[in-house]
Amino acid sequence: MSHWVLYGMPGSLYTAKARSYLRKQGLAYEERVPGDPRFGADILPATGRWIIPVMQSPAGEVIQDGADIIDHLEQCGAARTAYPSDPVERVIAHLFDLFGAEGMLRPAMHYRWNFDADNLAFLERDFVKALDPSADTQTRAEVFGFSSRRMRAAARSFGVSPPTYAAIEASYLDLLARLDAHFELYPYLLGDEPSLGDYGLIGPLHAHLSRDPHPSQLMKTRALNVWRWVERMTTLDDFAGEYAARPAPGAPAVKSLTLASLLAFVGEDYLADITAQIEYLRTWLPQQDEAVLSGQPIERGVGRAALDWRGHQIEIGVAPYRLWMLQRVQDAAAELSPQDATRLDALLTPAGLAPLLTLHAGRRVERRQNREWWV
Ligand SMILES: N[C@@H](CCC(=O)N[C@@H](CS)C(=O)NCC(=O)O)C(=O)O
Repeated sequence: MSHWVLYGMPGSLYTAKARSYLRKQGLAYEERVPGDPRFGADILPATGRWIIPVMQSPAGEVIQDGADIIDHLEQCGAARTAYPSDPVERVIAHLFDLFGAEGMLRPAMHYRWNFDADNLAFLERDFVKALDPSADTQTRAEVFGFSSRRMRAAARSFGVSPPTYAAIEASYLDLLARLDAHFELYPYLLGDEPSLGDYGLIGPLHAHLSRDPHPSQLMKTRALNVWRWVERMTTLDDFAGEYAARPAPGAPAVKSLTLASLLAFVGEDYLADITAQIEYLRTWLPQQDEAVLSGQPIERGVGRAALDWRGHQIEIGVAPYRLWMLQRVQDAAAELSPQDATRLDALLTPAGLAPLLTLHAGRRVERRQNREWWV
């Protein structure tokens, strides 16, 4: 094979992240759906489980996970690196990668699965075309029924339930307004280059919140700049003529008030969530059998943590993957010189996000063989 192959679905959050990065590199790649027989024949035996996205390299290597796909391509020599050269910006990029890919599941799932009148016919066709493109009418209903039941259950496990609907909507509209204000000034999160932060955010903001009919309408009517950023993030070129045609903003993106407002949003919306997960792990880990912990890959979910999210008592699934994503933020912060650490602190402290750097589960997670492992 002479080119890269991405296995994923048009409506999949983590595929959107990998696809956006691949497109920005201008790489020759082909996208295949999981309903393609080659997914079963070549990919499932290598990953050992049904999960997307998966990338196959021209040499035949199989790489699962949005973040690992990006890092693999970075190591091959990215045309356009996702890692900002400024070390403080690198930490901020990792932070928005964590928040985008793991912290926006509530609005993504709510706006997908709780607006059936607008969304369901679209979702059924979109899902079945990717999962089983040659399905007949009977099989279509079964395929979508199976998949949508799983996804609705997943939504509940992120804390999406009738009592939280209104708070999820209010918080998403707030985020949309803040993103809109930021992208009024800057084509990407950190200025002129797409970074890991943009790739984290594009997962939910493309796959669910810009594509599914109900939230698509919301985004287009309320946040044109966010919609334009989504368009930009899904093309090779910058598609950013409007920015070049007007005066440059006064501050670099990382120092802007609009980025400060986004960081403050992450503090309000996500700090309690990730803190509850890490605290759960810190209590849970010492209670486990060491042979089990160290002898096999980690399950995706290992329990449920309770927290107060915007005044609601919710329970959420605890995923060690999120600890791994958090470690990436913390590791990037640990590399900073004292002077850069002060610059980072000036960004995180006003947003209430400084505690993120000292959240530890007492044990680290590593990615090996396309899975998470305790080390
Ligand atoms: N951390 C993984 C998460 C991948 C993931 O959760 N993918 C979803 C689709 S967007 C999936 O395959 N879910 C399988 C299932 O729930 O059955 C990544 O970044 O690739």
